[in-house]
Amino acid sequence: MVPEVTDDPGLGGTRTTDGGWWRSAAVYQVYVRAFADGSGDGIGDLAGVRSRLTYLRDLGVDALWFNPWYPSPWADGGYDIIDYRAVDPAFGTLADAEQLIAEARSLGLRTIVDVVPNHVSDQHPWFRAALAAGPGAPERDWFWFRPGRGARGDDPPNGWVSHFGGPAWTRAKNPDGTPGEWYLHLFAPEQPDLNWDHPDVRREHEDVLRFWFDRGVAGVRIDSAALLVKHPDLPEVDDDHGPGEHAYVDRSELHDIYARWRAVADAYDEPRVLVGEVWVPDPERMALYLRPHELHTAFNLDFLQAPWDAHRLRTSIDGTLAAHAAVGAPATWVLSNHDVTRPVTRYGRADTSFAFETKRAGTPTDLALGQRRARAAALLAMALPGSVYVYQGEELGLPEVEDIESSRRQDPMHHRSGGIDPGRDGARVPLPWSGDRPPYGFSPPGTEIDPEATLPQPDGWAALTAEAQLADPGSMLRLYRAALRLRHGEPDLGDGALRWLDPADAGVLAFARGERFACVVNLSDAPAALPPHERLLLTSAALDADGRLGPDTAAWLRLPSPPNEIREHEWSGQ
Ligand code: ISL
Repeated sequence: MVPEVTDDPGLGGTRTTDGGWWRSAAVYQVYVRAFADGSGDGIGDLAGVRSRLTYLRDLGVDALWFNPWYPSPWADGGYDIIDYRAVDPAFGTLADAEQLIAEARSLGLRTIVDVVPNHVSDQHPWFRAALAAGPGAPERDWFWFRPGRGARGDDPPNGWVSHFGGPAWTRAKNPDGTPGEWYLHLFAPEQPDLNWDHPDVRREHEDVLRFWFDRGVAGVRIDSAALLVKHPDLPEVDDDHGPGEHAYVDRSELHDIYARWRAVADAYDEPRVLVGEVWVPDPERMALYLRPHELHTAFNLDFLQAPWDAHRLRTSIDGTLAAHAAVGAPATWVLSNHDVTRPVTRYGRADTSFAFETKRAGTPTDLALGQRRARAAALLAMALPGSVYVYQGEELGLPEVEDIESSRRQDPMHHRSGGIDPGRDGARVPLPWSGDRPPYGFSPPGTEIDPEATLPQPDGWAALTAEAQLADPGSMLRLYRAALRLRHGEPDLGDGALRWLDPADAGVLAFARGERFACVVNLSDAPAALPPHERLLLTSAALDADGRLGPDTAAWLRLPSPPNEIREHEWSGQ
């Protein structure tokens, strides 16, 4: 492959990789509503992002992925879209988005936008037209309308369950107001599923891709990418199905759709990148999406859910690398996003894995322990082969905000569980930028906050603001900045191979990148010796008096030159 030079004005110099920029990139996820409020209405917006672009450049990331910024009634955090070619007025205008894309690029930051192909808002013109047209009309074929079961059609067409709880079907009214057909929604009722067997649906989305690619975005993140295609007969879910034959998850027909999207992306002089949100547990099925003619990368959701445990992490890393190697795709490493519990909180609990099903409020949490582990996890993720994602606030070590009153929560996951599931709002609270009380510089001074529209920031975040952390060499922000800078300057980090260095202690993960870089993570509860090294590059916490790596600590090392083979007699790991 021809080497490509990627621009990197923020960090000085250029970086050469064998493939595209995305194979090694550090991508920062921006949840616009909670990032920064430029207009002074208490809601984050594009002006706020533009005012903080230098913060992102200085953090050392290569690209920004924006959660949906389109017009939306906000029934599901913007994942219910009315118009895929516009910007929500609360966030700004299309011209603002174009300016943001260009400004970011001039600072060396590429832009990735979110596309949501599985469903639209129930306020989208297509769904309104389908409702207005009534049963049998061609507009209904864009969606999944079906008569109900039972004598009067009172029961949903099948037993599928929504991801947010309750039936995946809602009964629509006929144009004359009488009870009518039911429509499918794998998520909230305000998010009707599109029918991907319909050529209009396919054409429309390819056109939406071109719309954003033409405006200079470098790629798209594809929401719920494994759910688009449904079995045409809408059968009950049967766990005994063959590969690719589940009623609506990971169906084989999806691959035609993404091959077409790839052709759209590849038609640009600088080919655009497709990043899939593919929740498919089988690594081999997952790798099918990453074949050279389909998606470029996908989020590593296995790693995201893994507990803080050396064996489980190593298994996840090995499984990931083997599956990706088979199709020549780079892995990605993700510690958090807008859907999951903040790492500082998750790692401070007895159960450090993530699962939607087990989220409960009031779980005992040791935040100091969580913080220590989150720091080590960051160095692990950034040293692994491939690209890495950072969700806004992760670099500040924000904890999950757990004491938001139910009435102020916005997430349908919370409300549709009858309040049992805390939902995802605790990771979507406005960022603290400066000052010692809410809104911590999130909004301009004097802004009146509308409690209906904005999630509350906790008291006690003064030490977590970006301003405070920049001044504190021991802060999470300073660690992220140092690590991302080092990662940029290390030719062996990013895309490439990994070589495990095996310490005797099973609670230690240690691997080399290239000949002279090593990452060691101690997940045991005793201090661990470091392998022979020339220099310590970075640690997530200070070494002990004997130069050993404490529990829940990670180190980046420069290995000796000429490289020694590390043998067990030299390094016991203890
Ligand atoms: O809900 C799940 C499991 O019960 C997840 O697997 C779910 O499919 C996944 O979180 C999809 O998330 C994405 O699409 C959702 C949106 O609410 C999320 O914010 C988004 O990341 C619907 O658009």
